[in-house]
Amino acid sequence: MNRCQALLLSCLALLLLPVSGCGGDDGGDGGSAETTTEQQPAEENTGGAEPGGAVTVSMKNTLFVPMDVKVKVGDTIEWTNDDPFPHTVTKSGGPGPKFDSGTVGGGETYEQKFTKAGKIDYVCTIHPRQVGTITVE
Ligand SMILES: [Cu+2]
Repeated sequence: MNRCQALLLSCLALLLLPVSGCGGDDGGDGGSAETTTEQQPAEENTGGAEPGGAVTVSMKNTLFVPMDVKVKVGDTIEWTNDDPFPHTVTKSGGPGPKFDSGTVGGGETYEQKFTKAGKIDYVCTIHPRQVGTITVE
């Protein structure tokens, strides 16, 4: 009796195994698309030298803003006095011709073209601590 039952069970097992094996494996890796989110780096506006030579410097709170600017030979810088009191844009050192805006009142502007490469220091003669540099390249 026991032997017969065991035989029957193994027979059933043999019959059932392929069936269950067939139904179980369904191959579950369909369409695992990778989602890559690429971020394009935003173009940085470094300010300073733009093609066309329109560089502006503000005179604000008794400072030149930005304090240090880079331009190309032939570029023009325009200073705007954003303070309600006068300033000057006066060269204090460096290559090229001297320049001096004279008194630039509140809201007024002064332009200067740069034709020689090098580093120029300038100052406001009214406020000796109001200084800036221009790198011409
Ligand atoms: Cu000043």
